[in-house]
Amino acid sequence: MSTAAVEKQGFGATLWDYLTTVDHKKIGILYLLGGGFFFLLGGLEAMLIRLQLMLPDNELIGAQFYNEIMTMHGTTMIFLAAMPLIFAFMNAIVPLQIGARDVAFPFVNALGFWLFLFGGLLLNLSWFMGGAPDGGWTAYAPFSIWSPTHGFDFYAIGLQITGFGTLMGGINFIVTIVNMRAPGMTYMRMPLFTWTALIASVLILFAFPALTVGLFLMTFDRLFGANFFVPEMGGNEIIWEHLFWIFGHPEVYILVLPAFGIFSEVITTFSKKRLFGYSAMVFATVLIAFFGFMVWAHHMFTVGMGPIANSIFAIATMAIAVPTGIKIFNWLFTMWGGNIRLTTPMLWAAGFIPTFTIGGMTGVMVAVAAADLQYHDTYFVVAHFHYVIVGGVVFGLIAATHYWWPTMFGKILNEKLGKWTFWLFFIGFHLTFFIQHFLGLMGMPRRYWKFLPGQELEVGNFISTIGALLMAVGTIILLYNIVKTTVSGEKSDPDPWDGRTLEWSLPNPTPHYNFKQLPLVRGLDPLWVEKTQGNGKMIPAEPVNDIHMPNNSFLPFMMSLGLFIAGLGFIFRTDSTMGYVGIVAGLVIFFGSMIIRSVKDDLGYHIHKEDLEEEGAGAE
Ligand code: HEM
Ligand SMILES: [Cu+2]
Repeated sequence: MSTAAVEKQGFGATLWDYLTTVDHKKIGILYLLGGGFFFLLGGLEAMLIRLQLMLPDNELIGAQFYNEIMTMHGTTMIFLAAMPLIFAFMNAIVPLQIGARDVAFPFVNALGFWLFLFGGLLLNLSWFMGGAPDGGWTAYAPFSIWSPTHGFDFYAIGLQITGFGTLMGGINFIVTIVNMRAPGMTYMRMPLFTWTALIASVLILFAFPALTVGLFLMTFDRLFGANFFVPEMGGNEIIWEHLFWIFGHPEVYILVLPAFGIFSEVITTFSKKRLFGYSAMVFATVLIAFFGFMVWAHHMFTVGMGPIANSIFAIATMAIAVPTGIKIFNWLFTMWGGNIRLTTPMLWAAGFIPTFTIGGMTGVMVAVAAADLQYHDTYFVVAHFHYVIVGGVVFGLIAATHYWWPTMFGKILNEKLGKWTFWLFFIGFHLTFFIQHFLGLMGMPRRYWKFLPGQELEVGNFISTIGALLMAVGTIILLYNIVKTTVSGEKSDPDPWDGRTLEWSLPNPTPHYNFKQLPLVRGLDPLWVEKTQGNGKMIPAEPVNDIHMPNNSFLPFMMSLGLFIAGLGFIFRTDSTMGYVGIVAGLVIFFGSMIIRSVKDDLGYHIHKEDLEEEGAGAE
């Protein structure tokens, strides 16, 4: 199969190609579509929350529906939007940045995507099958165990399926980055995005098993009558909080470290300078990841752990501000004296720095254990974590969308529309969330359906909703930009930003084997090294030779579908015997596909040297 054959396909063939693909670039696009869809859904939910809280004593939506929307907004944004969108760029970019032809396990990579998608769909089916989870994205026991609808069954099983996918993806990236770097790409020459992808993957490896265990215990409590988290039966509901946050706190870094990586790439490219303090940046990343695991109980200052435990967790939390501060200064020093171009990605990077710094400072405030008794479960905390996850992660994702669009789709997003998106979203963001700090200090509790008139909360909430509407307009402009570019945009230069790293050395569109000849890496920012000290092109590290490629496969889709059906069966087992049919059918599909995968030889195929020589694209 040559690239030319892939391009001229009808709709059916393209669809089949994507359903069976094991190519990291296409899986990246699938993650972008899936994560993008859930981002819009989570955004819609956020708009409903804000519209309900626009006016005092509002009756726009009912209390139960509010609880479901609020829970699903958080759950969707974290697990089904931010995580997969990070994976979208890790998939699309990391193999290119390290000079590899794919990830280490392409089949597992596809499986990870379909598990995420089917888990997310399962979770959202709850809307149509008796009600979504309604106890907050943290699913605190015993409420989540007692909640009478099937909502938390969907939560436990949907997130379990999605989580399997994430864990597989993480392991895949660790192996890929450790094993598959091009000749000369030493660890200390890896681009920062690859570094942060590696560290985030290590965090996934250690954090997600805690979630897996927690969700299993919850599943047993809810579906099979166990009592792990039910105090009057001898269980302990605090154990859920520990398991959840041992996963949940590192999760923040799993999301934000790759965003830091994105900003490092964007800032170096558009300042035309190498990253200031590269090795300090790497070290700070590792340090943040390490501390990320030591601080989970700062979410639990008010549960009664006692002053000693509270103090230890408070101090460990504050320590994270040090490596984070190092990073902020290194970004500023990279820009200092640089030849700055204020493109759309660079605007997001510039906007990120003060925004994230505010989030970091309020983080130190809530880390003061005694003061947290005031902040806890108020809008101060809502403001704090949105400054971190929107100001860090979402800003990073939108920057990455504009920055890497040419690599992924061969076209460049419209800069004028990009700037409109930025200013509307940026101003809207600060209007929405800055004022929430003060609402929180004035006592407005988090997760409440209504506030009453006459408590001086009206103005703040009204402004906050206006800000959210501005963000929505910004997002719609981004969508319009994407559609417009896809329909009528012109093919872009393969290296439109004058890039420094390997992904910009590839032709447009990137051939499905990526590099005809693996490139020789001669320093940090390898393409820049060749631009300034060589002849502008990568030097090949090997002669043209046959390339071994994996075959497409429909089995990842089928395995995920099997788990999805079995999951539905487990949820409805107590209501109807159809549940048992679902369990059996789903498990047969799942294990049947696994058996096919195990017994059928799948040796892939070769692209022959002669064909490669004809095509002409390559690293020479
Ligand atoms: C960009 C527009 C967004 C708006 C207007 C928005 C608004 C809100 C609001 C009003 C709440 C409810 C607070 C409460 O009643 O306690 C909330 C909760 C939450 N949001 Fe957002 N949000 C946005 C984006 C995001 C993003 C991008 C993420 C994560 C990637 C996120 C994660 C969360 C989480 C985890 C919760 C907590 C839910 C819970 O308490 O169970 N939000 N958001
Ligand atoms: Cu935390």
